[in-house]
Amino acid sequence: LTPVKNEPLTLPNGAKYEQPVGLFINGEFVKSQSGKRFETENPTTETPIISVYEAGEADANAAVEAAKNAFKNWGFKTAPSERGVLLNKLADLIERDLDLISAIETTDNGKVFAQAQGDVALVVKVLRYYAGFADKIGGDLVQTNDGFFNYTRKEPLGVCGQIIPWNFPLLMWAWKIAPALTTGNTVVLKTAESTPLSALYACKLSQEAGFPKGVLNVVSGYGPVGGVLSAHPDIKKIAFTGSTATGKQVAKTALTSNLKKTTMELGGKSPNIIFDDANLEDALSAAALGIFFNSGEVCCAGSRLFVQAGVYDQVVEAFKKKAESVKVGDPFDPNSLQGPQQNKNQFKKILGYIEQGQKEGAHLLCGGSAQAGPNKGYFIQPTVFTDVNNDMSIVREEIFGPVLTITKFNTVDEVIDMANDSEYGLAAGIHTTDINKAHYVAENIASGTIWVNCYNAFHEAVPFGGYKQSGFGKEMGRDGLENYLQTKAVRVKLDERKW
Ligand code: TXE
Repeated sequence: LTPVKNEPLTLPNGAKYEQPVGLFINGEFVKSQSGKRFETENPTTETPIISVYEAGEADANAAVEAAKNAFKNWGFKTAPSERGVLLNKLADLIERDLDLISAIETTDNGKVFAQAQGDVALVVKVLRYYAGFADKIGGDLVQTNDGFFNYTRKEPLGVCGQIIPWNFPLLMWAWKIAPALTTGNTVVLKTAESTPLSALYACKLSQEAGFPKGVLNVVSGYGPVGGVLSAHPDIKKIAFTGSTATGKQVAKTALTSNLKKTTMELGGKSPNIIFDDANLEDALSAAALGIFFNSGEVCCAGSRLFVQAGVYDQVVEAFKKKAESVKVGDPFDPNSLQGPQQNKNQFKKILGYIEQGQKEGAHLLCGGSAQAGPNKGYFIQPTVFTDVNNDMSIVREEIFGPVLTITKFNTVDEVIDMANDSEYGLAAGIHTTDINKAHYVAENIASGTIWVNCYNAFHEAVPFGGYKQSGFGKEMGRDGLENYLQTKAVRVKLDERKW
C-alpha cells in the first residue's frame, strides 16, 4: 500500500482545504494498485473538480483484509463504550467542519448549500444516536426451569460491505457506517463513482478522531468494485442503497457467493395524498418539498400526487404557481431552491421520461425542459403532469428528478388502491385534518414509511426502509442495529444437586 498525500482544492465558494484523493485502506490514504484515477465532475459547471484513485479488485481485497484484521480487536476486545466515544468524536469533528463539508457536498453533488448543511447536520445526529447504543447492546437471560442456564449474546457479523449512491453522499455513508461500527463490525464502503469527495474527507476526520486502523475502509470506484464486495468470501453482510435493478444483482451475488446477509434500500414511486379536508397551504408545501427537495433525487420522493376531487382544481392551480416559483440555479446562491441534477446520465434519463410522458398523452402543466441559462450544468425545470393514468411510464417508473404527476380521486378506498398500485413501497404522504382517516389510510398503504401532514420528515431515531421492491431491512432507529448483529444462544447444563 503506497501512501498518497491529500491535494489542495479550492471550492466554488472560495473554501480552500486539503482533499484526500487516495483510497482509505487500513487507516491511510493510498494509491490504487493500478495507479488509475478518475475525475469527479461539478454538475453545476460540467467541469472536473479533482481526480481520485480508482479501486480495482486488488484494492477491494486489500481493504477487506484490513477490515478482517481489525475486526479481531474491534469486534471482541475493544470496550463497547470506546466505540461510542470514537463515533462521538467523529460527530464532533464533522460538526466542527460542517460548512466545509457542506460546500464539498454542494460542489460534488450539486445540491443547494442549505440542503447540504441539513444533510451534514443529520450526519452528526445519526453518528451520535448510534454512538449512544455502543455500550447498551446485550443479550438476554432465558429462564427454562429445566436444569439449564441459558443466555444469548448479541454479536457483530464481521466485515460488512456497504455500497452507496450519489444523491446523499455523506448521509448514506453515515447511515451505513454508524450502526455497523457501533455494534463492533468493521466496514469496507464503496462510494458512488460520481460523488466520492465528502466521504473521503470524513475518513480524514476518522483519522483525527483516532479510530483504529482498518476499522473503516472506503474505496472510490465504479460498479464492478461493488460487485467484488458483493461476491467476497470474507464479507459477511452487504448493505446496499441504489436502484432496484442493481440491488437485485447485488443481492443475488451476495446470496450465491457465501450467503451474505443483505439489506436493500431501493427505488420508490411514493404516493402523496391530499384530501378535501386538508390544510391546503401546508399540504401544498409538503407536496413541493416531496418532489423538489434535492432536485427530486430522493428515493422516497412523493412523485405521485393524488388530490381529492373537491379541491383538485384549486390544488392544481396553486401547485403550478408553486412549481414555477422554485428558483433553479447555482446551488451556492442562497436564493436557489433547486440545483442541477447530479450527473449527466440522470439528467438525460429525466428528460427522456418527460418526453415519454408527453408522447403517452399526459398534459404538461408546467416545466418540461432543461433549464435555459448559461447553457452549462444539468438543470431541469420543476415539471408537473396532469391527466395521467396508471399505465403511463411516468406514473409507474422511478424518474428520480423534479417531475410530479397529479391524479384526481374521489373516495378514500379508491385512492388507497391507486396508491398501492405500484411495485414499490418506500413511503407515502397523507394530508388530512381527520385523525381517523389519517390512521385508516396509514394502515392500508403498503409502504415502509407514512408521513401524515408532512413529507420527507426524517429522524435518526425513526426506522426507514421499504416494502415490496423498495427493499428490505430498516436503517436508522433501533431497527437499524439488528442488521448488524447476530444472536448466539448458549445453554449451560448445570450439574444435578449433589449436596
Ligand atoms: O444506480 P445504481 P445509478 C435509482 C434512480 C436512478 C437509477 C440509476 O432511479 O435513476 O437508480 O442510478 C453501485 N454491483 N437510484 O445507476 O447502479 C454504483 O457504483 C455492485 C435510486 O447510479 O444502483 C453505486 O455506488 N454495485 C437510489 C451504487 O451501486 C454496483 C439512489 C448505486 O448505483 C453495481 C441512486 C454492481 N453490479 C439511484 N453497479 C435510491 N434508492 O436512493 C453499480 N453499483
